[in-house]
Amino acid sequence: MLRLFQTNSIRKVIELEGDWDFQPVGEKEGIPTQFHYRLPVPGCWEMHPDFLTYRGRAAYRKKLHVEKKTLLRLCFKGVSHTAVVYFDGEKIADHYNAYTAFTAYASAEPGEHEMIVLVDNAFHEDSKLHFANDYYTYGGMIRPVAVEYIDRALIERIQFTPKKDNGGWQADVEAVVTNVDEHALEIEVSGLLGDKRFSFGKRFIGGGETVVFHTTERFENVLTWSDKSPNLYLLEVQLKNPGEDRPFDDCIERVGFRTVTTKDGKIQVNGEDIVLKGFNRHEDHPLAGAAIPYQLMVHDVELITDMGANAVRTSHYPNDDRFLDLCDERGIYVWEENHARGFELEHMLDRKTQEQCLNCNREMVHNHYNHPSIIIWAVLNECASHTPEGRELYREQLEQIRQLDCSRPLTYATHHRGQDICFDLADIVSFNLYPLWYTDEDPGKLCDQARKWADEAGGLGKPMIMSEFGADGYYGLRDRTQVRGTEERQADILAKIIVAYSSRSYLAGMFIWQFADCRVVEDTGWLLSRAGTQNNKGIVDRYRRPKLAYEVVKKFFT
Ligand code: ADA
Repeated sequence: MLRLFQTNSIRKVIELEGDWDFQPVGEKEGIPTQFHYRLPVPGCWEMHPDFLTYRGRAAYRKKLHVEKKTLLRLCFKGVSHTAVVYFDGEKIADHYNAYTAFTAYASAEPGEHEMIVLVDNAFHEDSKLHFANDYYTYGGMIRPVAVEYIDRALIERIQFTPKKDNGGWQADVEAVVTNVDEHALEIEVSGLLGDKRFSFGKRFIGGGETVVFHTTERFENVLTWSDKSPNLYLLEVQLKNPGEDRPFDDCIERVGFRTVTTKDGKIQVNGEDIVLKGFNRHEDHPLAGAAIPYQLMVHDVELITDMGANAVRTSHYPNDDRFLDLCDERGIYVWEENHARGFELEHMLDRKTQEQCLNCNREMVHNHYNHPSIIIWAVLNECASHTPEGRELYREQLEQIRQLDCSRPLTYATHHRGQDICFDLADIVSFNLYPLWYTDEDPGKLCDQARKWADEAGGLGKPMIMSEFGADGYYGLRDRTQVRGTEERQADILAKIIVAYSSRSYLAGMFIWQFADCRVVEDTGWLLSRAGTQNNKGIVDRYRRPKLAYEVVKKFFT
């Protein structure tokens, strides 16, 4: 399943789900000719008994039968972490970063074709976003793959920006169209949302050229999207040649009418102040790795809402579209962030890091622009926002995202307390602080202090979120002494913090670290202090079994 709705009714799209041939590849080896394994896609190779901790390269192979000469567009929703794609032996794409989608084109004659994807999850010089970290970089084609059959030209993507206008709704709609033909084509673009048909006009597009069609439309009788009433609409855009009756390509998106603003130290959705009560969530499960199947996504969402939360932070990378689709449907607010956790200054200053971050930001915003549930974009969790050189990179990334999307507020989560010098660059100030766990501070006083740090360093008047707080709790470890690591201690710490934060009316939100325990990388320094090589601050364990803190969170969140 690619999405929770059908994305095309004209363009033929086939998901390449199921078993693919699989073979590990040594460091110096080329593409294998023999494949001894079959592994599921989407999936992580760590779920296979021979590859439980395998870090390195491997090849996936799929045969494809094509009926008539056609141009194929291969869509990869996420390959962890580097993919090189070959079609009939010819390299057609490479991509870095597990958590963003990419496409590749291949022209195919009738007959059988072979697609090979060389995947790498090793940590090395070329991998700046994936390295030994407090979560696990799995290996494999972790998100769905699809093949699309393209005719002449295609809609690459649609961008829908709703706006409130004199009490009614209007929207800016953009359609990015590429002519894949060698010759110029006259193309007419039309749209349909609810009962409203509209036109983007027609124009000539040169061979191989991409153009953006734009229109602003009023929509009567549409219902607003909110957490309480998450009304969604299908937006269907079609292409046709002016002389012809039938459209030859389409793209369907699902959108919601809502606005997000920040004013007077608060966040507003549709003009009304909201307070986010949510969880940080990693895409991780012991039976699926990062390739979480739909049923388990739904289970997570059920637990999150059962505890009374209204928000999720996609720590620390862009999430699977299907999870975001679910948030759209259930009215869960999303803070989505780029893939960047804990870069020291030197790491940030590396040109490759910057390039990989900018690519990730662009792909995140382009791919997820239309999700009404996403109300915040964020960058660079706990990086060098306390240094002048680091500040320039925060500025660059925040400006990049603002240019791609000016309809959502931006933030970043800092742990630099009073030393942070980037608050003025963001729309929302956000703190990761662990009172009663890493430090022995009073949570309420620390929160007040954080507000002062922000106010004194450029964050005055901006909404403030406590983006992380929590404590270890080993599932099943119960002891009346309440020593560190017991479920009792974790529950007690969370109760104290949530009570303190809830009484601070200036807070615009809080995100518990974290929803579920997650696997961490096993082989480096300080991470060895993570018992069981997992981050144990989940309110549920890796199998989603509730700890004592579950009922505590539920009591205070609902
Ligand atoms: C950090 C970080 C998280 C996690 C957490 C912890 O603030 O952002 O990824 O590592 O601390 O558990 O210590």
